Amino acid sequence: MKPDVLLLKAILPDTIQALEECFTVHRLDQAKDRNALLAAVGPVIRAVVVGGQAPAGSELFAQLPALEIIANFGVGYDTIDVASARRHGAIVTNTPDVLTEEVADLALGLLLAVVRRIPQADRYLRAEAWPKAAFPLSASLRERRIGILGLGRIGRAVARRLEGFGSAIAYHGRNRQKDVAYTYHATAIELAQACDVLVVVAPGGGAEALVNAEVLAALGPDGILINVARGSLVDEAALIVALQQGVIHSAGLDVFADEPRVPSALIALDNVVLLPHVGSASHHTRRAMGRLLVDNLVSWFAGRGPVTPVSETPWLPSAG
Ligand code: 8YV
Repeated sequence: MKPDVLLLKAILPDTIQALEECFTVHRLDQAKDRNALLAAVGPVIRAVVVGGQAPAGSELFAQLPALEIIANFGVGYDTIDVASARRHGAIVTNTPDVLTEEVADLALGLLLAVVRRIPQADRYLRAEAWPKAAFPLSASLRERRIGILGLGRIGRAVARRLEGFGSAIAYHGRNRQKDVAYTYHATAIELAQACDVLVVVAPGGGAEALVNAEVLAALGPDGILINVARGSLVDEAALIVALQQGVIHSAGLDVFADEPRVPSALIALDNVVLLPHVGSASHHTRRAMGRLLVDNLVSWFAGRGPVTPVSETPWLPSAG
């Protein structure tokens, strides 16, 4: 008997196929009547697959009495109510490491695109403006001090790349990290004051935006904000005002508060580069994420425990 798995939102077809080889997959994303599907299969569901940052919380878990494991397609699991999963006795897994370098690449691409105005220059050429006048000079990465907000796996990969660019690097996170030589700042405001670029790579899920109006003011008129983490980490309304009024220079955003909706006020601005949450979105990396997600479930149901449980739901083999 294959274990029953509930898929909340469509993910990569290859991954769905791999899931179907090992499990009986019930597609909530394709259900005409979600409540009817949950009522019919809820009691037998042993695993939930969370893709596309679908919300998963106590209301859902209450309908899944046999739930053992929740596998997230992504490293960030802020849409999963982990405390509630724990109370249900369910393990949560995510897909760390396999996407680190890809997201760091994208962060650097976005930073360079913002600083040198690469998308704007492309638009300029296509509009046939070049024969009339040279494209205006841009800002520069030279002599910029970079602040990394959240020096986790992705933050470190961003910092490693920036070392190659010769940039001075500082960071803020919950703790000072002993094994790095970068300058530590105790608060986000202090980091913003000390830097010209703020790269947001912290985990989402906090109650308040880390980057608020005060942090943006501290970043200053030459400051550049890059966010490849979560829209909720930045006060989007304050950011729009800061960009409109020259409180900061420019921004590069891969994530937004209410995806896939992007405020028209942001779209109207010329000093932002906007991407549709593509940090990990290459064939190579999405396949690797899919494999790790499936490996977690296969390993779990083979009794070997999850491969990459999140820290809040560690696997305790003796207890389970
Ligand atoms: C994905 C992400 O876009 O890993 C994450 O936390 O945000 C991205 O890699 C997302 O999880 C895919 O649904």
